[in-house]
Amino acid sequence: MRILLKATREGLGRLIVFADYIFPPKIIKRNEKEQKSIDKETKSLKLYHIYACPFCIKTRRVIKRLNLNIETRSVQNEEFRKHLPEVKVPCLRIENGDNIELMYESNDIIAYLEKKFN
Ligand SMILES: N[C@@H](CCC(=O)N[C@@H](CS)C(=O)NCC(=O)O)C(=O)O
Repeated sequence: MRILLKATREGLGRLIVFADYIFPPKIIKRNEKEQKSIDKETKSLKLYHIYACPFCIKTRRVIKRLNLNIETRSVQNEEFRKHLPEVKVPCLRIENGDNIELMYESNDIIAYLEKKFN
């Protein structure tokens, strides 16, 4: 039963990945100077995710639309999984000097990115 549920979830996730591929978001274009400045800022951000997780797809879609170069780290990789005290994805890691914030909840991550980079 658990395997069936997992397979259904994985299948649905793949379907959403496919729909996202077929209907890509409209990507914001910036001039070279602006984009470089934003690329510098986004170096301090990392997105922990799972490829076929619907909440992660939704978040990655906004990242793509906002044309943000944010490193993605799959928690299916044991090494990256160990970085998180609570393995719930998506999770945005925000480095601010020595201070590191882990932001969970796709809607919060999206609101944060839209406010900062839209
Ligand atoms: N309300 C959360 C839901 C996130 C969620 O349920 N993520 C699932 C994957 S789809 C998760 O991290 N599950 C824990 C795990 O797979 O170990 C959000 O919008 O970000």
